[in-house]
Amino acid sequence: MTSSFNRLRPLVKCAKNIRPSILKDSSWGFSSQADNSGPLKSSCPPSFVSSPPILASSRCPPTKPPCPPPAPKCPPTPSCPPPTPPPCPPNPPRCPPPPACPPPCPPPCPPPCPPPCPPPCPPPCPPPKCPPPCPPSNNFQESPRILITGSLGQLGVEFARVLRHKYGRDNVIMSDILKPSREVAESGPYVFADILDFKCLQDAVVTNRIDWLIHFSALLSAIGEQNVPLAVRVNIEGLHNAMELAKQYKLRIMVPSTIGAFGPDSPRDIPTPNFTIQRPRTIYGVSKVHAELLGEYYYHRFGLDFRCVRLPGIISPDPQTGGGTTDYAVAIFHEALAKGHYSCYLRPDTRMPMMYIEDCMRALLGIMEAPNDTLCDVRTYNVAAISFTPEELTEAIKKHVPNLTVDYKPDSRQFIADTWPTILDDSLARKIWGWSHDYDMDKMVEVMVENIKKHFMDK
Ligand code: VAH
Repeated sequence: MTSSFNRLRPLVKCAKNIRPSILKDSSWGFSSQADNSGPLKSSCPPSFVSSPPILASSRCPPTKPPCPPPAPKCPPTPSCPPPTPPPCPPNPPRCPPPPACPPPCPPPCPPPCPPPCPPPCPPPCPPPKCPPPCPPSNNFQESPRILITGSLGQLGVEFARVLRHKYGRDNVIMSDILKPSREVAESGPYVFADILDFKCLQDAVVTNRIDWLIHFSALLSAIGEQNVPLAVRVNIEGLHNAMELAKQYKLRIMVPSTIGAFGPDSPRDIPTPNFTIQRPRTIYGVSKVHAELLGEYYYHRFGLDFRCVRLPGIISPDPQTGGGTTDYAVAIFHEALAKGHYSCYLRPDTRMPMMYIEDCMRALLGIMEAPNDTLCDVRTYNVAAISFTPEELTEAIKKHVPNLTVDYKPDSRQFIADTWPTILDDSLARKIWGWSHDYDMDKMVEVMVENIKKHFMDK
């Protein structure tokens, strides 16, 4: 490699600025030993020197005149001083110290403790014995909102069921001052309402947006005689509150009256007519005559939509009858079926007007729904169904309880019964608003025995 290089050396000397790498590249006939330190000196004529570098493949022309004397040696090209580095920036800002290493990551948190296991669920409650759902009323959107006072009595519980069936469960609000049974509480809306507290009753009327007021609160004949002051307050003062609210809020109000609104001076042994003398001898009877007269006054004076029916003794399977004189007609069924014996507090020949509960419900519904102008100026009506004596009732029950025995021990209630009608004339109710009864003596006795056996006797 060295000899080839020597051959080429003059050329090499002519070439200027040959990149050292070329010089190193043996393919060009250069070897690595090439002295490429410092500038190359040219030994060829200027034409070579100024021309582009000529490499190994070219030679000096053979027939050329002798080379002129060598040109004066060019002064060595001063080697360019190495570029002066730019002045260092004055006091270059110190690099900020590297950020301190973040603190070592805390160890991963332990997984959260699992929540404590919930206590074992109690066994599922037995499904509530819901009453069958009332079918929606066909005119539900126009159904009246109805409040029943004294609704836990013999008539109230049953009438609430009838009205809810017709007008919708939530449109009939039962009220009383007693705590309702679970069955009553689950049957529909129930509120506390003391009829002796005007504001309380007013709240019940306003809060529930009442349209119809059924005023059942009253002490009945026998119990009223045992506490006359209370009977005056409940049956008269309570009535005044109900009447005043009905007038103030333009309610339709129904207050039941009774055969007890007649007295010994009233015609007794002919059917007692709708309009006749009324001089009752019980505070119960006096308070009910007052209710009839006050209601008719408010109707004529203020246009109050007041309605009233005079009820006979009501017979229903429920033994809670409320302390009346006619209660024997219910108690005898329970005693006959339970013991086969009943001790009656009236004489066997004491005849009184009576009615089965379902006929009573029909009478109450009929007077409540009768168009106001149909009733005209007659606001109080007799309604009747059957009339019987304890002796006659005993004979009818014996058809179902053959060995029934009854003895008779008249008490203070006999004095009350003796002032009452034995039979009512209800022709006006039948004529004006279509009243009619459905249960005669035998049908009533049959359904009473069946219902008491089914619902009120230990199996
Ligand atoms: C009573 N059961 O005996 C009630 C009713 C007609 C009588 O008002 O007092």
